[in-house]
Amino acid sequence: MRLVIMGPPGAGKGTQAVVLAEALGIPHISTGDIFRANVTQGTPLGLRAKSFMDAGEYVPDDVTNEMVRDRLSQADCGHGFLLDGYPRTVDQVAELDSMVGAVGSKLSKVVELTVDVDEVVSRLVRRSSEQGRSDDGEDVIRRRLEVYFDATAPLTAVYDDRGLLIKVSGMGAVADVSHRVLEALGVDA
Ligand code: B4P
Repeated sequence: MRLVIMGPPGAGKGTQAVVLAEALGIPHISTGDIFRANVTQGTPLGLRAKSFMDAGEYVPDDVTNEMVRDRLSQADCGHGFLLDGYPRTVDQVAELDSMVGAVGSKLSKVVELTVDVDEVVSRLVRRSSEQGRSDDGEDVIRRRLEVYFDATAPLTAVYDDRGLLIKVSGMGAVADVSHRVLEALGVDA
């Protein structure tokens, strides 16, 4: 399976992606996690990404696309992957098409997690107090939501037109959401 999971910040993408990747036996590729690991290690990529992330903005497409291209070319992605947080822009959609098309393949499905805005804000504020992530301050959360609704939410229509989109409610307990997603994908939970 070649899957993408989408949804606003705080929808539970990262949380669900861990469960789904394990259930499906495919690697979980989170662009946010890769950026954060690079920030922690102080790599040139991390130094470039940090200012964008801390402001709630997207990291530029050229940086992000190259990073994903490199990751998808690794051997463990040969039989599938679960992309979490990519694509987020029109340019990234086109790049992903080209990466997947280059190996004669296609995306299998795109899962969109839907959650009320009030719920995502309260989840991210809670995470901020628990983990102190530098992009979880209230103003930055608001900016991340704006960027998501401007740049990324419209992309779901592209995948819907291709017949790939599955919308799943991300409200409720984590295990209930996982069950709903696996059911929507036709996988025995
Ligand atoms: P991400 O790491 O993708 O951050 P996110 O959108 O907040 O999602 P995340 O996966 O962390 O949160 P989740 O919803 O699981 O991106 C961070 C930044 O990296 C971006 O702002 C951008 O700067 C950069 N970036 C990443 N990809 C990029 C790209 N393609 N292009 C350009 N820039 C890019 O969980 C949120 C919280 O909710 C957690 O605390 C979790 O425990 C909790 N939660 C989850 N499910 C819950 C449930 N059912 N009930 C209650 N709480 C729940």
